[in-house]
Amino acid sequence: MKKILITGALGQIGSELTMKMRDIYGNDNVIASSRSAKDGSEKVVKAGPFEIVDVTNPQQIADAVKKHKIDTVINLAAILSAVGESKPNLAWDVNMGGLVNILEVAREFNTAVFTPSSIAAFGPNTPKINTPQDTIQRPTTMYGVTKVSGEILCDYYHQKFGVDTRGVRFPGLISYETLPGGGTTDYAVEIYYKAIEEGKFVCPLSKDTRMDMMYMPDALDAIINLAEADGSKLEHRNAFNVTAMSFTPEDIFASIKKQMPDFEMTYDVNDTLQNIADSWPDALDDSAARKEWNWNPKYDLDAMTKDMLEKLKIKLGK
Ligand code: NAD
Ligand code: AKB
Repeated sequence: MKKILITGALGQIGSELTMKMRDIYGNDNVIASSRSAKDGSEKVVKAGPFEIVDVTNPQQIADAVKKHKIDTVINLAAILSAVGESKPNLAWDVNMGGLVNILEVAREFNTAVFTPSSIAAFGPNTPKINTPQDTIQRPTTMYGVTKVSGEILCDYYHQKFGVDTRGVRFPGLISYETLPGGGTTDYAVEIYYKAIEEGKFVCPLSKDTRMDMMYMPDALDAIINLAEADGSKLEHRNAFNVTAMSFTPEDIFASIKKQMPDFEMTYDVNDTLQNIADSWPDALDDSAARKEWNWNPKYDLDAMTKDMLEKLKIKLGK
């Protein structure tokens, strides 16, 4: 990777990935983009090259790729699960329409494409525990439909047109820099803010709802390490299961309570979120990623809690 375009760069992942990639590849070699400069992280817009790219507009993608002689597109523009259930047409247009546009530009200009998939690509009849790399995928959300379709479409562009497509199935990501964009796993970020700001949290999922999760530093490593991996060693190019931990609301509450003994949590279950969470796996088998490109996350739940609380206290001035 020498010249990188990041779409959806002002969101939860992009705001951190852009800064990390600029450190590694050079400030001018990582071009951040979004539909509007007001989509999120101001820091990213001010710190280096930025382009307006709406992924539903193929010309804007092609113009940015041509102008900056891009060799790799990291496609983070998306509508996440909870917002996608309230706006399914928008989720289809951005997640699938945007991806088709990016793949077509990649085919024309010979760029690599990295697009994250999600645990949402699985559904209620997928094995829940130790969810295999290759298994039943019948998601019941529009977000999940776009994610499984995107995995298959990226495989197709690789097989048919030789486009270097890659991706991982991320679990819920936890971070302190930029708030998540409207997903089902967002509670696992909000809980830390509320612990520090109010000492209590009302959880929208039931106490035994188990899902895979990951701390952002591991997620950034996953993207960079897979994008840099030797392509000839990859069998599952576009849909690697990756996970770092699997926990319930009770587990994350207990982890925070170890550091903040007065922290309290109650429940007010949101049925839409609960139905989505119940349709997703409990714990993925990520052995293919470990074998094919040495995936090896560093943070478990308690290590993440310690770091999140330290960093958020500084951010929130507490
Ligand atoms: P996010 O919602 O925080 O950021 C997405 C960004 O895309 C937003 O800034 C939004 O303004 C922008 N965007 C929306 N429509 C656009 C359009 N038409 N053109 C250009 N930009 C547009 O999402 P994220 O958490 O950073 O997720 C990035 C990718 O990772 C997505 O594909 C998502 O499905 C995947 N993923 C994220 C998680 C997670 O927990 N954050 C988990 C699994 C997979
Ligand atoms: C969401 O909850 O929608 C995302 C995801 C797991 O894809 N965080």
